[in-house]
Amino acid sequence: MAAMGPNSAALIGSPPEILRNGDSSYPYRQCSDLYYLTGFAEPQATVLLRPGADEPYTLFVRPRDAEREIWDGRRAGVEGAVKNFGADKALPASELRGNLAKLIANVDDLYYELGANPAYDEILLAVLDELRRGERRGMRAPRRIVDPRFSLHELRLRKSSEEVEVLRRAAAITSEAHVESMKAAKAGMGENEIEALINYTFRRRGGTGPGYTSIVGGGDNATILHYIENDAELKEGELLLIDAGCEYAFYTADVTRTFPISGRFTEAQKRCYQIVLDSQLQAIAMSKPGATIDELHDCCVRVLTAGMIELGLLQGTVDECIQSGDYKKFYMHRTSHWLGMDVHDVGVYTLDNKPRPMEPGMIVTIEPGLYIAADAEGVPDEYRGIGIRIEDDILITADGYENLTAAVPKTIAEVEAACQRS
Ligand SMILES: [Mn+2]
Repeated sequence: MAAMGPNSAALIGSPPEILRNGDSSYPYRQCSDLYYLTGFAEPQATVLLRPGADEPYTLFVRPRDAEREIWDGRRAGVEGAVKNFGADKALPASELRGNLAKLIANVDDLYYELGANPAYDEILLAVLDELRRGERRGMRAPRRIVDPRFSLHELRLRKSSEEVEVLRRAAAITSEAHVESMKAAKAGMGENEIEALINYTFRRRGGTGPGYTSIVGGGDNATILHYIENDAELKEGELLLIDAGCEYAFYTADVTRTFPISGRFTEAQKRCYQIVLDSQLQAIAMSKPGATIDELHDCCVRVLTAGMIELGLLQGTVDECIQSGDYKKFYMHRTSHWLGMDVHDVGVYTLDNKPRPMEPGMIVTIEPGLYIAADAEGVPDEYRGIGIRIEDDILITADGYENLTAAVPKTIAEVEAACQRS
């Protein structure tokens, strides 16, 4: 509210519940912006902030309803919204349309994300019309509709110590799931069994579940970047790539490890793995306030490209292969993204058209990879079908960084040791 200015209002609503079929809904998750502001997880919620008003914080919520609660679960209701969520005032969700005009009349700036949710757009357009027609009675429509995302997402981008603590918990649960997977995986099992083990670990430790659809790809399935079928059989001598992160209390970790299903890397796998690991370690070492995500990416591209040449995947010098973009045949994605409530978290990546310097409290992933398709042309046979990615979650601190997911085995020796079922 301090960022908005006194004569303004912000309206942020929750996404609709989506039916899967009949009367069965997809699991509901509050939108991160609304949860960030309120801690309120129920559907059909709307937050209205009016910094200049006597009661600045209004929540519209589903009212208590004994009959509905038998079917759909407990509700905080308007009483709970005030008592447990700190709202100055709470009203039933059904009263939003009827009250909105007088609540936002005469503000200069209305913070509202147009186009994100058609049901709210419809209400707002009707209310704006009502206000314009009411001008002779002293009701004025907002002068400006302002996208709330920039100021709100700048807040979400810089994590408070409380948020970091929650993410630490998500990271710890995620680490345990990766270690359990290394221990359990063996030839003959299905990728689905490992996915089940990951989900079990997430839930058992109090996480909501995966913060994004887990990728569990054995062999050349690991060369498909967003492989989520997770139903093939694990085979002796192949690698297993797992990209899975636990969501805990609305914050998600995002971790990838790649390990040998048989417990030992082959020599060819070791060579590929070490290149990816070297690139990741160098980029992590560069993480500090002032560094940019582009610098981390360039660092990884350089190390990976040198490795590709060494392996005989590419011909030419490192500069030539970077210049031509040839390296993208085997490393086709970016190295980092913001991490927080959303796996690809909010926050702009550039300021004044330049890569933004990182600051303490920001969290980024660093996730270089090397993907050699089974049918790649002009590559030595021993590398075909190898897909490797290594990803950690890096908190930028005042004097550098902290790797929140350092507990997951990562060097060749550590990974091989973790794969042994003692
Ligand atoms: Mn990631």
